[in-house]
Amino acid sequence: MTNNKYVLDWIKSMAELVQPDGIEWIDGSEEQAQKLRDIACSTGELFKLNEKEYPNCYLHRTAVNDVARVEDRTFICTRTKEDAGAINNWMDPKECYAKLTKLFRGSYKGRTMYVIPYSMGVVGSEFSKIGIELTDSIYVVLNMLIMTRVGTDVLAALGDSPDFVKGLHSKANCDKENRYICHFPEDNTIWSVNSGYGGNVLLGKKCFALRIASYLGRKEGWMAEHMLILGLEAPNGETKYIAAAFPSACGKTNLAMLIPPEVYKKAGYKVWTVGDDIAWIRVGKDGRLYAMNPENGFFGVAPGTNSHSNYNALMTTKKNCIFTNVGLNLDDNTVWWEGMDTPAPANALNWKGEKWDASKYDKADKVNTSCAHPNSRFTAMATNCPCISPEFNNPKGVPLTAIIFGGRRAKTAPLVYESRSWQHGTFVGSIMASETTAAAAGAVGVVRRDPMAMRPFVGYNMGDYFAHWLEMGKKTANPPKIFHVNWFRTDAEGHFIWPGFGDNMRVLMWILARCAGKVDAVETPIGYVPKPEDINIEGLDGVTLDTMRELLTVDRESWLTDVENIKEFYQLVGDRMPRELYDELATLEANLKK
Ligand code: OXD
Ligand code: MN
Repeated sequence: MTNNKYVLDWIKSMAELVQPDGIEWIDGSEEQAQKLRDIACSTGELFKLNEKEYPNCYLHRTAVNDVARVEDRTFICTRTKEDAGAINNWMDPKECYAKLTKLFRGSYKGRTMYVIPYSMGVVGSEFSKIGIELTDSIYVVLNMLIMTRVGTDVLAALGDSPDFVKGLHSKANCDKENRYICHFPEDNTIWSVNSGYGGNVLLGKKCFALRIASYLGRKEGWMAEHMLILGLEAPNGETKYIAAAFPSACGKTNLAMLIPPEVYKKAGYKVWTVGDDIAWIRVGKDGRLYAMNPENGFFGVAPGTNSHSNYNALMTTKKNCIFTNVGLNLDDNTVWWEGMDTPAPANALNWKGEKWDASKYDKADKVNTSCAHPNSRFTAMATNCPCISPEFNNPKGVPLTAIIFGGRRAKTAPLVYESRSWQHGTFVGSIMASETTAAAAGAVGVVRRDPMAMRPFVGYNMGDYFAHWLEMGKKTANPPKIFHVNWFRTDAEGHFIWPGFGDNMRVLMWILARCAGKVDAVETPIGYVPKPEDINIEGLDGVTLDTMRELLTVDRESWLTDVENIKEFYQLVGDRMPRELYDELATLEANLKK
């Protein structure tokens, strides 16, 4: 398929290492994909679902010990430890190559090596980057065919260039003790072994489009961020674009595919999805930031997806979809997960493939008692999505009006606030955090700092990453405004105060009004907060002006506690923490003590 000598030499040396029975190049054709689906069905790697209800859809089950990303086994292997920084796990590249070489040696024996040439982003766009993944898993091939742009045109675009990310994957024996997800940013290389779970093995996604790309972005003057991109179209046809970063499990896919509440729908507003997970961002000639989604599909969390929480995502899963670790309704060969609109099936297999007993379901032990694994997934084509943006394939990306950071905070963060400048906005991103509810009864939320939702995904030193953010602001004449939102404030009884889901659009409307200079705000120690009456609550049951006041208060005591936690985190990041962000932290503390 190519004469590129860098590609051919690399594949030859990798094949000598892993020793496959044969090599098959993936050309992106439907015929080849169907042949692979048929093989996977014959070996039990895939199970074909009801063709009428779920045309061309399949179910896959991973090994029981292999159901999520493994942050403790994910390494950034730069030559010096400082370049990876204290937030990342680091291994010396020589040591890591040696260790993994032993694990890879002969690991493809009896298997085929699939060669997947793929593009992150529209083939040929100046935003886009090319990777080649070698894998021994048909499941990986079929997922990559959905999540990225694969095939011969990618190799044509690469030509004879050495500029591609070299990804080597083997599910090997799925041995948990020898599972490694290793990144060598200085070599444009990713090695992943002993896993078959998407986030660890679809190397275009977190490994390339975030970890390697963030490193390349710093070197080349652009950004790779863990952000959704959405377009909000006003009745006059004008669309404004927003990118938003949230830690995992904060409803990113739901926000990306939001359905406007009735008041806005009636008036003619629409929301378009450009991406639900990753944004590559560059400065345009007009001095604005442009964002592009490098992916071609969605790898979404299935449980909780229903017609209320995310109608568009649900529709996206109805054809040409691969489900991983969901439940199987044996009566009609359809899928089921907790939180679906339909009642629990009486005759079903759980995510492990065992007979499932709905009466044993225990919220405190979902992994062992639920039908679908809590992290079960759907892999679906972006073009299946009813609200996919007409700009999805625009090689130039879309201009950003606002950037939003978000977290899950019970008390500290108000529903929304606006930063005072790019530098302050970078600070706001750097102090992002989420509270996890500890499993033990009565335990309080544990704060995990997750700057820009990138804690597990920055491919270099976090201090340098913050400095790069500040640098990008200096290079951008007309930067987007930066906001922070929190959909998860709770009342004294622990109930969420804000309805969330589609109603989050009410907050987006305030954000866009601020960007257009059309609405005032109140200055507080943390930034600008809306006047309670400026968020439209028309048609919202049980939400009053008093509710809005409660959602928008800035509680100095909990912020001062947070400041101490931020100081600890900054110290952990270490020497490369930019002085400007320490200045912002000092300003915040002084404002709170005024
Ligand atoms: C994801 C994640 O799977 O952020 O997108 O964990
Ligand atoms: Mn993600």
